[in-house]
Amino acid sequence: MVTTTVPYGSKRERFQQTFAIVRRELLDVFAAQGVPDDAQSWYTRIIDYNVPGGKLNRALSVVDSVEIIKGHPLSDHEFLQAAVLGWAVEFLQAFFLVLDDLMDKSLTRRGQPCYYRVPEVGTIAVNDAVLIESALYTLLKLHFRNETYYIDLVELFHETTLQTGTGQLLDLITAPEDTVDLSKISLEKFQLIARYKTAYYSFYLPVALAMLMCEIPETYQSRSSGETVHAYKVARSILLPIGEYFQVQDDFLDFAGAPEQIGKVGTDIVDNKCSWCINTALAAASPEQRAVLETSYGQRDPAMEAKVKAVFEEVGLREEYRAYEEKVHAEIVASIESVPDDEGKALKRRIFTEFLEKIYRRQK
Ligand code: DMA
Ligand code: MG
Ligand code: MG
Ligand code: MG
Repeated sequence: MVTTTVPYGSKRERFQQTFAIVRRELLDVFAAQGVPDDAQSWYTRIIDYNVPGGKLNRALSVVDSVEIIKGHPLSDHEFLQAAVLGWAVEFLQAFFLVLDDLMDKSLTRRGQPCYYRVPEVGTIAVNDAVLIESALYTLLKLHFRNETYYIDLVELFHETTLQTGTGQLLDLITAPEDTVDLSKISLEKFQLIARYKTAYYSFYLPVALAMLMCEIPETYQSRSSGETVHAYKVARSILLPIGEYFQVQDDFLDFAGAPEQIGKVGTDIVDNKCSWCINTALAAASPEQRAVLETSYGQRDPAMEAKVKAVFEEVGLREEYRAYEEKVHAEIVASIESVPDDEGKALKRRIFTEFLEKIYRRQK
């Protein structure tokens, strides 16, 4: 059992300070296997390069959700438990991102070269990703082994890994390198990919972890509405659409975001991805514009990429995006109003509004 006390400060700072705790634990477990210094240094770099540098929205949503459900400021022990679950989500994310960047042939991530592009790393990144994934289960064991819901946490991470891996599979086989066929992509396909590759791990997972930690049961009777609430199903029904909206933002920023702002160089056009942008542009394109997209999309050539971007501008993609964002935000806000809001170990609407507001109109 961990007895280290959690430092004070703003919630984000307080959360970030817990990184030193989980990092120390993982390095100790790794070293205890009896491996030499060079392997220990390599392992340290895997973690430091890939885990702490993100926006931390997912992790902070675990902490925020636990606090909202409990309805009081967290004790040091509660805060650390919630923070460990937050870091576990960040480790899962780092595991997927290391592999995603290799497969997407990306250049930068979080304002630094993608991990596989660090000279000594290369394809060793694949095994390093395995180590990042295993670390999250070490953390769960160290902090939750004695909790009744321990196995539920473990199973939730396993299920989420299956869903995310499935999403990555769909994303990759819908974007073959050598055959560009724009008739094969659709917004339905985009939605399927987005929910699996992004929404489950980025939105459902953080909230469901908080719900498990707060021991919200699978079903309960709502005091406010009288109905039987299938809590995790209700949470999914709100969070998967938020995740889809988040992936639309990710796709739009891949096209329109400045690399200095988003920390990465967009690759969706040259990667032939079934993105929100290409689907929306095709729906608005004239036959001439469509012909340009047919010949120039999915080509590893900056001139072709520029032609695609020009068509995106001509069809008014920026305006379409602005309209989409307002419409979907209003729809999600309305759907949150139908969530039964009860005292005690039950869902609260504020879990969802706080998460939504973290990403609404985001620029990075
Ligand atoms: C990312 O999709 C999905 C996972 C599971 C990492 P993406 O390739 O669009 O992400 P990014 O734009 O960050 O590379
Ligand atoms: Mg990618
Ligand atoms: Mg990808
Ligand atoms: Mg992307």
